[in-house]
Amino acid sequence: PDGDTFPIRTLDELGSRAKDVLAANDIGTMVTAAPNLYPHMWSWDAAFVATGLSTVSVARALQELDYLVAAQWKSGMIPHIVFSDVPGYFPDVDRWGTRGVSPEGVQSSGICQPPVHATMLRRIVERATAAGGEDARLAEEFTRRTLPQWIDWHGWLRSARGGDGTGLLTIYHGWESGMDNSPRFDGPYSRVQPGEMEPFVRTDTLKVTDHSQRPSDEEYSRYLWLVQQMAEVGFDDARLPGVMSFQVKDVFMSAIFAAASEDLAVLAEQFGLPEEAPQLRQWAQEFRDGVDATVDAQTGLARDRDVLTGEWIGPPTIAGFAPLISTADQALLDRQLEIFEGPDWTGDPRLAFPLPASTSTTYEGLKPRQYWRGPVWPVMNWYLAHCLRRRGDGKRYRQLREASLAQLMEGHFGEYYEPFTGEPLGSMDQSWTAAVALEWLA
Ligand code: 2M8
Repeated sequence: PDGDTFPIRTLDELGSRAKDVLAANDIGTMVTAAPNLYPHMWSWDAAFVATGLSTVSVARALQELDYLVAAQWKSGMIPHIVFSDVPGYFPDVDRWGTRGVSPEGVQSSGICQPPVHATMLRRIVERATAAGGEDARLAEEFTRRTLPQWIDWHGWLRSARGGDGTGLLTIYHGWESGMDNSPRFDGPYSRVQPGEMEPFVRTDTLKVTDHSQRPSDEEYSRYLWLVQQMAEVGFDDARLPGVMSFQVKDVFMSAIFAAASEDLAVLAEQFGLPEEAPQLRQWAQEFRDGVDATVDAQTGLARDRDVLTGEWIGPPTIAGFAPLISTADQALLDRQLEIFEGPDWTGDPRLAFPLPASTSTTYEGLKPRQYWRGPVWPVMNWYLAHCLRRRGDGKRYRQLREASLAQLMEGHFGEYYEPFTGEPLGSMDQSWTAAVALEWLA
């Protein structure tokens, strides 16, 4: 906004500017993911936004999760986008072709995103419980009321996407991973051959005018082709394995599912559904094991797998650190932390701040300005730090906090940052970036 000064001078000012960003992106029904580029609610953004908002207002935070969970499909899936009425984003609900498939009155996409919700809800509940009074009452009421829905969500993920005994969830679109154009997906996407399609006009490149910061047109045509493949079978879970030309076992999403299933078990025990906890813990165990089993003995990183070819996926991306989220194996954890702090990751002396980039900074395919191919994502920094803190690693949490706050002081709340220069890229005033700033300051 006009009148703001850059860089920001004090942490207090950072906090008040972060609150301003969330307030400005709040259109009443939802906090949009970003003011211009993303004028709707995204599933995993909403969970991070809610935890950030809970530092300001528990009531407003819960409203966000309420709006998201109200869009849940009958199957149990929580859609990756809940559309507002603000125009200008492509693909919109019409292009998705979900009308009549999604619940009545809900305008949504037809795919999912990583299930960080139960983990963020647990965080909000802990914060509200510590505050006591009205906050505690609201959090308890909300959790008791919505627990069955979050459990259905996990049940859907386990059955529709992870019921094959691998302890890994399948995604049918790179968008489901949340890391759209990560080199993780280059192999699988290279085998997606778009057929006859309605023409389309991208809107993202009208907003991020430096196109080198966004996916290419070729990538977008594959993204849209996959949407069409799903729409042609009416987004029927049972038919997707037979028709989709992109099917990947997503190790990062699987680790998130393991951790969140554990968190959901804790909430179920605390808020009236203790009989659900053993099942949730069993899923946590199954997926924790599934993630551990993907680790490449050579590199020490976890790997995705292309379901259609059976191939492991090689590029060194931040998803390789999935075990930091979920593992119970101390030797694996130690090895991962050594790599995380080594010269290919946060120990690269060329970095502006010692934070994990979306791909290794020594990877030959690194694109330091392009989206999920190299930039540092503030939301990932906080999420991984939160997972480490949950393990009792306060020291590493504080180190990542210091580096992240230093990064954010430039003041634009960028969607992502150039790793070596610290330049903010993509959308400015991105909601989840502001939300994690508030978490770091809480
Ligand atoms: C990005 O993805 C959307 C598609 O879902 C897009 O580029 O249009 C990703 O960074 C994703 O992880 C994120 O949830 C979304 C909104 O911030 O933007």
